[in-house]
Amino acid sequence: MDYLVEKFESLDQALRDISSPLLIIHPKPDADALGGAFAFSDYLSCRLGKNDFVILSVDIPGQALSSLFPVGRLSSSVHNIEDHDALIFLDRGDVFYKLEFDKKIELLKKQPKIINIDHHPHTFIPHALNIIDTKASATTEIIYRFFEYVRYDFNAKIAQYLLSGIYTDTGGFRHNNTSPEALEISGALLRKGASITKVNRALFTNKSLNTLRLWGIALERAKINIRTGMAVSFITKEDVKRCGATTEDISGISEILNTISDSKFSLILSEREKNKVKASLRSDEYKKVDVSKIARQFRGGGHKLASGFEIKGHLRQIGDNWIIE
Ligand SMILES: [Mn+2]
Repeated sequence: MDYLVEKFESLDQALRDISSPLLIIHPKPDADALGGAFAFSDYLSCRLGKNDFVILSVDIPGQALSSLFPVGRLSSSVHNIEDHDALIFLDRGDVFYKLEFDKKIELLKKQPKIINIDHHPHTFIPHALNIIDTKASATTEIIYRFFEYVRYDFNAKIAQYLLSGIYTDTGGFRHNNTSPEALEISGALLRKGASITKVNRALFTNKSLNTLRLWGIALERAKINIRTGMAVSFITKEDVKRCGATTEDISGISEILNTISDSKFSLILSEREKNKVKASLRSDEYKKVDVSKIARQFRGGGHKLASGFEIKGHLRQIGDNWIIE
C-alpha cells in the first residue's frame, strides 16, 4: 500500500478515539503551519461535532498573517495538558522536544495520543503516529491529501487556508519544491474558491514605505565579492529606528540580495539586541551553494538555501567598509 494511504488509514482510525485534541504549531508560525492548523481544526470540528479546539502557538503572528487567519483563536499557553487526549503537531514535529512536550507528558497518568503531520526531514517523534512526507511541498499539501482520502468536502475558507500554506512554502511557486502535485492541488483549491491574489497581497506585495526605506539603505550598501559570489549588506539598529521599521523587515533583504545576477549567495548582517549581530544567508538551488555549511562554521544552523548565525559585537562603518567589533 502507498505510504501515505497507510498512514491516512491510521489517522482516520486514531481520530475515532479522540475527543479533545490539542493542536500545536511551531514558534514564529508561517502560513503553512497556520493554514494547516486552522484547516485541520475545522475538519475536527465537523468530524467530532465540537467547536474551537485549542491551537497552541507560543508566538502570535504579525499583521500580515493576521489578515489571512483568525489568529485571535490561537492560545499562547496551555493550562492543562491532561485535558487533552491527543497532541497533534503540525508542520514541525521537532517542536515536541523544543517545547519540552517529552518532559510534560512524562508526568501525566494517562498518555495522550501523539500525531505528527510534517514535511520536514528529521522531525520523527518516537511512539507517535508520524505522517511525514518530505516530498510534499507543504504540510497543507499532506492535509489536502488526507481530506481527499476521507472525502471531506470542505468550503472556500478551508481551501484558502490550504492554498496559503502551499503558496508560501513554495515561495509563490518559485522554489524547487513546486512539484506537479503541488500545482495540481493548488488548481483544485482555486476551483474550490481559494485566491492567489489574497495570499500574494497579504504576504508578498504589501510592504510599508518604512520597510522599503530600510531595504533601500541595505541595497545602497550592498557589495558583491566576485571571488566568492557573496552579496553582502549591513543594517544597524540606528537604521531600523530611523526608518521606523522593525527587525522583522530585515528578513526580506537577504532574499533580494540573492537575486543579484552575479551572486552565489547572500548575507545580511544586522544588529539586534545589545552586542549581537545576526547573520542571514540565502541561496538558490541552481547556484549550488550550501549556506548551512557556512552557518555551522559560526555555530549557526538552518538548511541548504536559508540559514543563519549570530556573532557578538556591533557594526561599525569605516570609510566604505563595515566591521564587527
Ligand atoms: Mn511548512
